[in-house]
Amino acid sequence: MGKCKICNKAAERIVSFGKMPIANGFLNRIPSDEFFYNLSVAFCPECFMVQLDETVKPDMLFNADYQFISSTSDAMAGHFEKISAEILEKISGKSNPFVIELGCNDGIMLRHIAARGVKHLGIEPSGNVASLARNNGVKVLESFFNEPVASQIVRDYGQADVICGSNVFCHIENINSVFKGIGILLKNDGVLFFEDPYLLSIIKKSAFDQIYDEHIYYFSGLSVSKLARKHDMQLVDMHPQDVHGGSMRYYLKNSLSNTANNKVGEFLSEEKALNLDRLHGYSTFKDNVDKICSDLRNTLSDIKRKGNRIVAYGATSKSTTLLNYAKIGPEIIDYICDITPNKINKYTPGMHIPIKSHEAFVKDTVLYALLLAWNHKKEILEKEKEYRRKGGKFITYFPEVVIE
Ligand code: DWN
Repeated sequence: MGKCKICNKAAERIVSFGKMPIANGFLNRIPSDEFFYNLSVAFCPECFMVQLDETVKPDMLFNADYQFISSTSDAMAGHFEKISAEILEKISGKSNPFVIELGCNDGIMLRHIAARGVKHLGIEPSGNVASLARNNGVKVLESFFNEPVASQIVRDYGQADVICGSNVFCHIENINSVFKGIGILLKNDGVLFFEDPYLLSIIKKSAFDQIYDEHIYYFSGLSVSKLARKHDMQLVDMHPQDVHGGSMRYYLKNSLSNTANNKVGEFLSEEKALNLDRLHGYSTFKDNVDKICSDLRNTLSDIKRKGNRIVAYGATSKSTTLLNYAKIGPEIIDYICDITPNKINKYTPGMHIPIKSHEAFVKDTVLYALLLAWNHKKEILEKEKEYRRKGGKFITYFPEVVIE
């Protein structure tokens, strides 16, 4: 077992999923050999951070061929527009405010800030999505974020009033360098907020598909408040978000003299009640995961045995963990449909299920679709009324297998 990536104390193993391919590594052709790493998660009893044991080099994950495009969900576009409105409110009255987003992807949020003529900068290491952001009018620094980059930004542009990131902080292994950088880059009265999948939601739902190479940390209020204090910051507020299967937005201030509000206390109490501050809190997770996998495999096998075909919906990164761990491959799933142009006609990592366009799904008469993009269920059920009217059913699996 390794050391905690934050405080260097010995970490304790929660669960291992064995060998996994790159989650977002959708393949042009079925390869003769493929890169695999060991996917397992550990808990640090010192700083309460749940984290990957083994990590993959960041440039193998985030590069000029990053395959996840944020604007593929209308609901998420609405979510990010709301974030931009919150930022605009926070900076109203400030003279020449400066907004920085870490990991701006295609500019889904910052384009609203840019459209208002506000000084801004997106920091994005993946060249292809950085270009999409630029096309959306966003100023982008194509780079990973760390302490030296923060110093460079202060020299080139000055300090920031707001620093934010969505589904980005949990991606960065050297999070201490990120926080040191923010300490340099954020004005004394500035606000830092970020959101990521919430550990408590993952544990409650046994949503183990959130565990993959890009997600190095699984944040809770308990771990974020410790991380903040380590860097002389204070966790002052927490807002749960109904996105990505249950996320949490954390608000931090640049000085320990700030105090946390009651909500933080309530979330920390709930997390402690579930024992997320000790290894014991994770003791049933693996059994729950294994039950979901065996129930799902049995359900899919039953459907096939009765002579039905099954497809899947949404070639998510998450599903790489589900499909590889539960061993669900092309013998069960004919294809996965997805609207992302650069995923179509590729194969999923590890299990090599073909990916087809949404049009292929619409033309199909298939009656069962495994909803791999389960976090977008509301939006997808609304979109697929016609499929369901014709008798089509979706299969979901967190916290239990349901056909509806
Ligand atoms: O943190 C991360 C999150 C935010 O996004 C990254 N590490 C990578 C990525 O994870 P993901 O791939 O699991 O995210 P999604 O948003 O669950 O992916 C949805 C997939 O489904 C996309 O490929 C787009 C597709 N989709 C679709 O085909 N039709 C999505 C919707 C809403 C649709 O209607």
